[in-house]
Amino acid sequence: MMVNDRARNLSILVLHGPNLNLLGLREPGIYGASTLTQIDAQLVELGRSLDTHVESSQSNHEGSLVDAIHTARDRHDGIVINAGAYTHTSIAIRDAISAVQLPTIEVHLSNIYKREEFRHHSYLAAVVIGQISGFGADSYQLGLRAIVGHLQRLAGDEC
Ligand code: CA2
Repeated sequence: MMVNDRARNLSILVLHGPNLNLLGLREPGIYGASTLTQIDAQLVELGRSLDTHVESSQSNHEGSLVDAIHTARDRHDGIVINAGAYTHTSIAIRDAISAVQLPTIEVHLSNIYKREEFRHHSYLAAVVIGQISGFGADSYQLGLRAIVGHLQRLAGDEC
């Protein structure tokens, strides 16, 4: 029997890296006034309107982020990640994204290309579908829309 899986709801993991737990509590001039809890709640709500389950997780530890990416392989259809400063340093996170082969969108609150030069290079950029940078908390919403659109197009192409 052919199983038509097209109607199955998507599931997306949103991963936040180091220091993003401080959002809204410090440096609102750079990173905005929204807290991580508010951003995550807005993503769940947007997910509902897109028939998509959204789960979020934050860690200040590189290895925990790698573990979360590995675990996502069997649980989610795609990843939206703001790896924070690890964006610019972590070959381990890049390798994890590349290894699990889950479509991934990289997001940043700030426009990393308008900031210090050390933020201009992303180790993740070459292994993600695309990057959204500079729209504050909206970067996450744009990232969620982008990954859902990408996965829906993939599912459409498969039939
Ligand atoms: O713009 C972004 O989203 C970043 O990923 C944020 C990282 C930074 O290292 C990247 O270059 C760009 C830093 C996150 C720090 O978050 C804070 C939040 C509130 C107060 C202090 C830090």
